[in-house]
Amino acid sequence: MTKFTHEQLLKMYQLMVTIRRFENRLYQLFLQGLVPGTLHQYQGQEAVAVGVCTTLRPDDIIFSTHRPVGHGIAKGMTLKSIAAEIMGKADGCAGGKGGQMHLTDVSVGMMPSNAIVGANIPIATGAALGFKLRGEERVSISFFGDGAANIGAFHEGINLAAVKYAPVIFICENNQYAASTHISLTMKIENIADRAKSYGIPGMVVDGMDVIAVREITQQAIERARSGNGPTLIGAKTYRFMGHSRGDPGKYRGEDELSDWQSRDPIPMFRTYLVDRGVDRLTLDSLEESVDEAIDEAVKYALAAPHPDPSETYSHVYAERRK
Ligand SMILES: Cc1ncc(C[n+]2csc(CCOP(=O)(O)OP(=O)(O)O)c2C)c(N)n1
Ligand SMILES: [Mg+2]
Repeated sequence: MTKFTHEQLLKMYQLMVTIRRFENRLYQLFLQGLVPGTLHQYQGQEAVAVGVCTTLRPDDIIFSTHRPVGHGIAKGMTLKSIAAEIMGKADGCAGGKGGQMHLTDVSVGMMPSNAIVGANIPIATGAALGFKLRGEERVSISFFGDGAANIGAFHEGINLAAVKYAPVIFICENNQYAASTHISLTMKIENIADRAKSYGIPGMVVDGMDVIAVREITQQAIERARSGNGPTLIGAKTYRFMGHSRGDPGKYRGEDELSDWQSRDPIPMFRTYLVDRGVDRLTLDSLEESVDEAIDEAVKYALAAPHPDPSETYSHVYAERRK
């Protein structure tokens, strides 16, 4: 076995399967007209969210993007609060008023997701600086895409974090595309992590389809951050199996491209890894069944939940005046 316990490995598998199957169910619900707005889905990238978040402590915090379902599940949000939010129901994590791109549950360290590309990079840095100033050994994670690495906030946030030794880890999920634009059209470098050199911090490249590799590299970055040595930029190479958002059939990708990446699907790869190391197939099968049951229950709950009351329209728009 590896240095991870049986329980830790099963937990990682359970989270990855939950993300995949929950996203697949959301897709069906969308097609049934039950999801207002759109969906930005995470299928294919599960090893990144799970590898990173299972390395964190409960009081560490993460900042996500327009594609937050995987991050929220991996950090411990309930499926009920996510499903209800995405269906615009009052029982959702943001009262049904945020929708798919604004998942949040501060009680588990899932800070409000930010759909403005790159915007969470300086925010996660600020939160990390707060930890440092208060003498807390907590870390902050910024998840963002390859497209975000070309936004000004990337430079500003990482540079500030570097000079202040902020305990933040920048996880760039390089899924090769920013909407329909391939990374080769927007970057002249092979590895986004190479940019770390210009900020004087470590940059590490990892196979984002390999959950164990992601977890091991995150562990190194966390140790560095917690011991006061500052940030790390991790570039995880991965792929999204679905279109950018629900209206996107993904026709801009080459014919074999999707199937090549699917042949390295992180979930079957991890299942094989576990079975090769002696985990019983029946254990994994029954774990998958319990995931399906949990998803059924969450969806049932969200479907039955009420819509927000119209009187709520203007609540939470402005901060309440302090008494
Ligand atoms: C500042 C800003 N510009 C443009 C958009 C529109 N937009 C939303 S997602 C996206 C692509 C982002 O690509 P990437 O950062 O690689 O993340 P991915 O969608 O691949 O997860 C764009 C251009 C936005 N939300 N914010
Ligand atoms: Mg991308």
